[in-house]
Amino acid sequence: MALSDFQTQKLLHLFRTFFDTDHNGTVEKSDFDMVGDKICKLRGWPVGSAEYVATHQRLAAVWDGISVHDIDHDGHISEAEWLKLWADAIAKKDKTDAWIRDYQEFMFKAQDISGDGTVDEEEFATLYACLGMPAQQCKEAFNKLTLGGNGIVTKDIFQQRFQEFIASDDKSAPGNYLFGCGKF
Ligand SMILES: [Ca+2]
Ligand SMILES: [Ca+2]
Repeated sequence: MALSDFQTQKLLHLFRTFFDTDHNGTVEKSDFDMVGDKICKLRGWPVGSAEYVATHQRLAAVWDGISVHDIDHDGHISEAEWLKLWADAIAKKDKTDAWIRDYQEFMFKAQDISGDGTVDEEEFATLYACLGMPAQQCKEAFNKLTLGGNGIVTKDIFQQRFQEFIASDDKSAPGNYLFGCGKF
């Protein structure tokens, strides 16, 4: 199944903003190590602590899942390889790759700093600012994501918004803002 232009723009935003951490144009294992380090620093988890190890292990598992789609085996996921893997994943519908579920789970837990099973605006903004998103953009994205802000995101809502982000062609779908306000 071919991705629409809108899906392509959203997925490239996700690639460039959240996956290609060092902004070298491709995604590789070191991008995940870097994200893991940033999150552990934010949470105050020292190198070698149980949380540090678990965070890096979970990210390494996501990378292992993604790296299967490194078609030319150069150790990097290019934008073309990234778009192809999503087109394939979306076409499979309910048989979504395990790494996509692992990534959703990871991101939700990373956002839910207090660990109460919901994400509020402050938590959302705290994590995304740590990952490099400007504060104003975090606020705007949360507002759109929760249909007017003042709300919270549960894991069910997060998963629903994630599906909208990757698959919806509806420009007004709140899930388009799950990873901030891209240029789409
Ligand atoms: Ca990179
Ligand atoms: Ca490659």
